[in-house]
Amino acid sequence: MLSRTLMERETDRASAPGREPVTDPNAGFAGDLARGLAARPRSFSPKYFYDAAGSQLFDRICELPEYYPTRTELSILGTHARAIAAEMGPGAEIVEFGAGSCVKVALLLDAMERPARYLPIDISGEHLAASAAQLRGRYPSLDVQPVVADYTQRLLLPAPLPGAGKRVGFFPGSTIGNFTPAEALHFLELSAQVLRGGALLLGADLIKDPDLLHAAYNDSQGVTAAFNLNLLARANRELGTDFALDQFAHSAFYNAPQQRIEMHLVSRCRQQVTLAGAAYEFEEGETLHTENSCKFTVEGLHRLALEAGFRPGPVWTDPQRMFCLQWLHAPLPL
Ligand code: AVJ
Repeated sequence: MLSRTLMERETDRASAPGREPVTDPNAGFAGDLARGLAARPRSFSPKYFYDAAGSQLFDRICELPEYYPTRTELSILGTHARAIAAEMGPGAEIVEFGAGSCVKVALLLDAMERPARYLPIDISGEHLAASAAQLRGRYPSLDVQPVVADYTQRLLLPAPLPGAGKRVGFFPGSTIGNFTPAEALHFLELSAQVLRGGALLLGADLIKDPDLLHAAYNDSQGVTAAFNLNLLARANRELGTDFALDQFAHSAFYNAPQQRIEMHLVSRCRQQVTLAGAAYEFEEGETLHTENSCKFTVEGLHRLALEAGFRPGPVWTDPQRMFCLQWLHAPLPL
């Protein structure tokens, strides 16, 4: 596949000295964990949440009564699919950043006029293969071309199809909230380049009552806690660490000045963990910061998008303004 070859070349360049290799999703796990444990404050990337067990736990989170983002975004997509499809125009192709659940993109595809192609980008080939198969089954005439890549790095995508409509990026789920503001800007700048002449449909969680935010990350069934702790379980499984899972507590809270939910794992006692022959001491109460989930205002996102070269278009929200989908016009082709 030509596109795959181009991708790999670009990937090689991206993994030149000083960069993480982007081909093997596990390549950085041990190194990142070692660096994260050595750092103060200790922190670790949320991208490592999503092994098979973690992905299953995340699917359960999306169904929780307290976790409003998924169902709210789906309801916005359902209510406004025709208006969104009208922005896309006929013969458009969708570039999804992350192979999410096919449910969201299906709502778009069902409303679109002659969708031309679907290009899901994900670092996990397995995840991609599963969602591609599902979509091909449901849309036999749709051209589905999965792209194995890290979308936080510079990407090369297959050339537009002859006579194709717009290239529309789709980044749902408020995954943008996992980035720092600087990383979010960087992502938007990169996506503005690959989407030139098209647009980005961006889903983002909005700032709201801190009690509602708190509950969404402290569910009564403890699924979010299990999701957080799975990071340590995964390290034990894959890296041979000896984290005592019952000696770490899930902690999630809204940091209002930073406009983000923070998730941490708090050491319940003074203890020691070994990774690759090196010992790491935890004091009682010391934390490993595992995730930021930034919350946004429509205006704040518009500022960020403008800075990245997008021109803000329509915004769709739910009646309670819990979540938004924003249409961002990409810059014109070079
Ligand atoms: C997938 C990053 C959008 O931040 O709400 C859910 C991940 N973490 N519960 C979020 C998550 C804890 C989720 N994102």
